[in-house]
Amino acid sequence: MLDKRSPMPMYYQIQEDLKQRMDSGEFVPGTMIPSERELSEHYDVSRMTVRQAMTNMVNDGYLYREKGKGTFVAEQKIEQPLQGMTSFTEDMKQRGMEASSRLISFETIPATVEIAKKLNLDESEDVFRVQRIRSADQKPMAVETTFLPVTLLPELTEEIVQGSLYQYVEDKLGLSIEKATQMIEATVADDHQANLLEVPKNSAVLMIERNSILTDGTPFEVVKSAYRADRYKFISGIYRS
Ligand code: 16G
Repeated sequence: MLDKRSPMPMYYQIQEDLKQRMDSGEFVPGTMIPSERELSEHYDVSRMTVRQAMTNMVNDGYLYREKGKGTFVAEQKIEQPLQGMTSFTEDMKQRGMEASSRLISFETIPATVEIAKKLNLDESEDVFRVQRIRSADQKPMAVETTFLPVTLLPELTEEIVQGSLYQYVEDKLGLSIEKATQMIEATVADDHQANLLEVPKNSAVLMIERNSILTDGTPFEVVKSAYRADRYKFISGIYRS
């Protein structure tokens, strides 16, 4: 079944085969996959090779281990299109999942040089700094740190940011959100993020920064988010013009 003469390493071929078995529906999320011994017999390779494939797949979020039980097929990652400028609440609703926020901190601070520049404020003007854990069906997906100009949203409260920020900005304040620039960077979770995201320290996370602008050109938010890389993948369509 594996091609021993291929330049592709054996562990890689095993990974590809297991992924295909997941795609075909043979291994649905929650299924316990065969033991290392069974897989090494099945593929006719050493247990070390199987272990390497398993470890890679656990690190990439396809499988998860439960101590004393075995290795299981993980949930499919959430596929997040990069085109539309949606809110977390809208994204989850579209998927039939329930969005929730746990507020970690809500404070007013003087803008740093970086945030002032991005929000088009004078240095040291007040900004809200809001940190929230965003969850889908009660499972933590991302830690978001949002900076908002106090002058633009003077009546923002802890209660409001436990719901949808975009809904508040658009429906309550009547402001019109136009666009954003977004940057994505690969990194690993530090202690604090790992703790909030309920993943081991140094797990892969996708850092996304979104700088959003209203239709009149006013920057209204700078958001720095750490998304669990085992739960998210970002997708964009591209044209060859
Ligand atoms: C998304 C946005 C974030 C925005 C939030 C509003 C990314 C990377 N981030 O999470 O910038 O503040 O939605 O969501 O997409 P809300 O309306 O549910 O509070």
